[in-house]
Amino acid sequence: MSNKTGRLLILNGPNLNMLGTREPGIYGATTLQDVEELCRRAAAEAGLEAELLQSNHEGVLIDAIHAARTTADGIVINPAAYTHTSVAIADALRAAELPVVEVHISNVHTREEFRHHSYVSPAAVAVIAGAGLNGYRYAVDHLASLLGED
Ligand code: DHK
Repeated sequence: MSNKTGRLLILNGPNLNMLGTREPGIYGATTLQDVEELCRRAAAEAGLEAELLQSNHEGVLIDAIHAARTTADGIVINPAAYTHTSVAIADALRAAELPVVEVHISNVHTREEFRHHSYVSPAAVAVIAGAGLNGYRYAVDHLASLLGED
């Protein structure tokens, strides 16, 4: 039996713990804590709970995605650099059989060529890039509407 309770797993990948100090011209001055507060608030406003995880390790992100299969109703993920390299994260997201929204703070399509390709996008129901931190809010709202919670 499922133990889902209207929960979103919100994942941030490598180097996003450095938000606020890392390349502020691209990623802004806000911190990961600001992102997490925004996500919690957006989820609460939509009647959902948010579980948040940032990791610099691919396997940790994959384990969390596997666990979400039975504990969450949707996933928001900023895979950061793993977007462009990780078949394993894309496979895990497919295996989770949950709606996934991929978020990028920056518009990856205006940046280096290697950032234009995402292994994750084919496993996502929606992709948001270039909206800054608001992208996380849009992702939560989109999952809430898919889940019929708003
Ligand atoms: C974050 C990163 O760390 C980069 O590796 C991606 C993404 C873009 C972002 O815009 O949030 O290429």
